[in-house]
Amino acid sequence: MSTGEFIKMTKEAREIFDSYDSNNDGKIEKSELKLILNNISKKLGLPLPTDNDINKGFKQLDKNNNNLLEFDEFIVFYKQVYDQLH
Ligand SMILES: [Ca+2]
Repeated sequence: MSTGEFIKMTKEAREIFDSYDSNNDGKIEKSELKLILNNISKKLGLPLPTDNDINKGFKQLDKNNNNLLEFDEFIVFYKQVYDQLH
């Protein structure tokens, strides 16, 4: 990924993160990740993730195990889907 792309990806990730972080505490809950994943799956024409998929994905991304996704955890995920979305 080029620097320009990286900046664009980071900006998009930030916009999505902020729009789903409903109480603006800088953290995303599992229920909010579910909404994001549903939205991305629809965009990609994929079947919606099951609760099991979401639980597994969330656990993998939540590196500090606080049951919340901080932006630095979320961007790891977004980087993986960014190429598929463009
Ligand atoms: Ca976390």
